[in-house]
Amino acid sequence: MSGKTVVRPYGDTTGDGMVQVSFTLPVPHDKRAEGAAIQLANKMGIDPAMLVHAKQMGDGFTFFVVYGRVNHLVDVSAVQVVERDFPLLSAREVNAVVKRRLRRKLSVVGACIGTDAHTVGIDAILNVKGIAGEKGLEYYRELKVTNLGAQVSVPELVEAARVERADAVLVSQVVTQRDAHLHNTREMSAAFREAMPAGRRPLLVVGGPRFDESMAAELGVDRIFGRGTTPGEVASFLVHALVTDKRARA
Ligand code: B12
Repeated sequence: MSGKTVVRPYGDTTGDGMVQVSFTLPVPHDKRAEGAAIQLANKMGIDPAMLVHAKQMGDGFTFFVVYGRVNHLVDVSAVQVVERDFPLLSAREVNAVVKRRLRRKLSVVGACIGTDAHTVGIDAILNVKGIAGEKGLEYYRELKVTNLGAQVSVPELVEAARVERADAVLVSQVVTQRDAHLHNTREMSAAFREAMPAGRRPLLVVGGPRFDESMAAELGVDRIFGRGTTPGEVASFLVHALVTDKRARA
């Protein structure tokens, strides 16, 4: 990053404040709908606002793309994010630490819970094929992975974790409609706390593209992983939290 910490969006020239937003309004596509889109953009602080795309999406809905200027500034130095606070290990290093320090395989149970059927994300983390050029956790010799798949209920998950003597439970939540991901995660963490005494509870990890990674404590889990997570990051965190630095647990 350059020395500047206070920045503006960039469209055509540096700092010109240009942004592009898209949204849908529950109105059929006509001139009035386009005016309504501009009005909304103005209320969002985009001024001037140019309509660059409008398309009717079925009966009574129109999708818009608006391009325009905002005057807001962003102070990058004031941004708070969850930074990686554990070392990134290779698969070989993860296997070596588990074998030497745990002296048994580390058991991982994963699932999509609730009605969520989006398994691509959890499969990317768990299945051998992995993602982004990295192999998934099944590839790690010292990890024992049980992938329960889609639409697993919380009681089923708790039971599977018990049967598999899970060291870690990995849950994926992709659908966020009506905050389903938050409700399901809270239900899951509460169920584990009720079913298992402190100290015997597995490490609870959730992931999905629309989680706020800073909400782990609020949701009762040990870690949240968001968009673009790779299996290596997850394996490194598991080793850190369960083997090399147990203080990482909530
Ligand atoms: C593929 C897909 C489907 C497939 C799913 C197939 C399958 N087996 O997974 C099908 C067609 C079944 C489907 C159905 C539906 N879908 Co869909 N789907 C998608 C789509 C196009 C891609 C999702 C995906 O695979 N991403 C790729 C993976 C690799 O990324 P990821 O999930 O983010 O995972 C990464 C990270 O988030 C993280 N991660 C994820 N989970 C976990 C877990 C752990 C433990 C960790 C550590 C990390 C981690 O690591 C992963 C790798 O980096 C998205 C739109 C989009 N472009 O994202 C919509 C989307 C998710 N679907 C959506 C919707 C609404 C639905 C339906 C409700 C549609 C309908 N009306 O029927 C149904 C719901 C079905 C159900 N019961 O869940 C919405 C959700 C909106 C919302 N706010 O919740 C989206 C965003 C589309 C949209 N823009 O509206 N869908």
